[in-house]
Amino acid sequence: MRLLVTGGAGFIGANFVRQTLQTRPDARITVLDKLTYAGNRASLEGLDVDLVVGDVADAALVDKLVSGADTVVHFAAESHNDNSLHDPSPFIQTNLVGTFALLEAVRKHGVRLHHVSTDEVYGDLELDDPAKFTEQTPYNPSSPYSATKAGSDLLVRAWARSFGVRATLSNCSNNYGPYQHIEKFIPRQITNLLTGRRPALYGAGLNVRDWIHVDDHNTGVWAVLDAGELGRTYLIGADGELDNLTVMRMILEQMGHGPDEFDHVTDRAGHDLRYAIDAAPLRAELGWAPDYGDFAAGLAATIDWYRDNTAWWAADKERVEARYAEQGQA
Ligand code: NAD
Ligand code: TDX
Repeated sequence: MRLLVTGGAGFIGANFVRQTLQTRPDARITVLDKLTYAGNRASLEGLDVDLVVGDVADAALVDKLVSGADTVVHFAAESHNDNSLHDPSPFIQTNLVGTFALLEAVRKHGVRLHHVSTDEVYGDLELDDPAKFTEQTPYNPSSPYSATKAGSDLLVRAWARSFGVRATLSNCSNNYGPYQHIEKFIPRQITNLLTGRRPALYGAGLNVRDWIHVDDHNTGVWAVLDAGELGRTYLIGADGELDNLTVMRMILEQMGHGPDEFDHVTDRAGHDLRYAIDAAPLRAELGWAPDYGDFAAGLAATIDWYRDNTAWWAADKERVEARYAEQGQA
């Protein structure tokens, strides 16, 4: 199988490449990645992959790479909500124009596409609402990031229906694990503690996220690639709902700090209250199940990874925290 993985030098993409090399020895992988601030060549170090540094919105380059592939797995995106609130333009370009370029290429060459998306396209749920997101939940994105992801999903659905593009989609909840950029919640707090900074909680920290280990997300993507129905959307989640304050206190405790050794900082504008995924169809129809049932254990392994891999993140820490400080979020 000749796989083209866009965004394969990012958090989830790099973990996908690692998992695939271990579980699919016949896969030959090309990564297309622009190596933005979020992409890191070191995440692919020592792996048997071809890395092409380029833009998913570069139609000529994408056409050439797609013509040599059997399957495309599309992770490339601008992925951070906070950044999208300060400058939405790269989100429009990469998430919308980039997905369009990819769709035109897979349409022309008849190549199978899997589009990786987020539960944030559905907006948010009330804290006391027993409901979870399903494939039928109407789209209602809140941020420029989630609006561009929603738009990219709709483009994929339209290309599947109108042009017969062989595509599937998956919408996953919040991932955690190794190689996640330190701008994101969990690695930011871990690396704050490792560098003698105080962790930063937005607002009261009551917002709920549905955490899933990145390897479980990626086995879900493979389940859809292997047996998913073309044109369909699958929700990927592992029943991992926790509020941010609880996660913060777990990090503090596991790293030997007191429960209140953090700061409350300016809340995110338009901050989604709660995400929760109903992954019943993925489990029942495709036989998928998560391997990481214990969030505390997965978190401990993630903390160890950041402690053991300082070289992977340290050079970026100052810049990331300076940016948060400008925004009143440090
Ligand atoms: P990330 O920001 O860590 O990685 C994104 C990668 O895409 C980086 O390597 C970056 O260099 C690359 N990229 C950005 N713009 C590009 C462009 N124009 N051309 C080529 N490459 C480009 O993001 P992530 O957390 O790994 O997310 C990957 C995908 O999964 C995204 O589509 C995101 O929406 C989706 N997703 C993420 C989560 C999560 O919790 N992180 C949850 C659900 C879905
Ligand atoms: O310093 C922080 N303090 C804090 O309280 C940061 C960075 C975040 N938060 C809060 C905001 C959110 O409620 O923690 C929660 C998680 O924040 P992020 O890590 O920024 O993730 P989120 O906005 O939920 O989006 C993530 O999951 C869905 C990914 O970044 C997206 O790419 C994915 O689509």
